[in-house]
Amino acid sequence: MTETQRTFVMVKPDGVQRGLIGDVIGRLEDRGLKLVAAKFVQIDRDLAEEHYGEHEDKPFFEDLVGFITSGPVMAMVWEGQDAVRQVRKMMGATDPAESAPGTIRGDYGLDLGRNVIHGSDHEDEGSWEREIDLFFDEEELVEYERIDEEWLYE
Ligand code: IDP
Ligand code: MG
Repeated sequence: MTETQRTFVMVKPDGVQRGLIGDVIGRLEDRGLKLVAAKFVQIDRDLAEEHYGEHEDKPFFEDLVGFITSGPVMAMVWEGQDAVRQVRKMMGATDPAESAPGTIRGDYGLDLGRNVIHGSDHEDEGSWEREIDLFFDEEELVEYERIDEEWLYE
């Protein structure tokens, strides 16, 4: 069995403004992933710069930080088997123009700078822990069992 993981997911300001929080949460819930933390916040510049630190030398960094701090976001932690990679698959490619239909970005986005959702990178080992720590205190992560867990996992 693949290991149970936690991953950091955020509905970005465009997704919030376009009323897509419910759909994103619904898709992750339907898949069987378990919500363990959620916070509806407008993030400040320091947090945004730290969160996107890996991109600080990129030409789009300023626009990215400006955008992500421009309105509220829905920050969440989701848990499940192989969660980090599975959420990335459900999100689709970074550029919505290249995302497959059926993925969140492929269904709701057209532009690289307005791609609705963030999810920790499964290829960047440790990014999920770093991002969860950045947005949540340990006591904000809720431990419980979903009633359907025995039907989701062998
Ligand atoms: P990811 O969100 O799929 O992990 P990253 O490469 O980590 O993609 O980039 C972070 C975010 O920065 C992307 O979601 C996108 O909104 C934005 N971004 C990435 N590359 C570009 C670019 O070339 N131009 C403008 N924005 C970009
Ligand atoms: Mg990334």
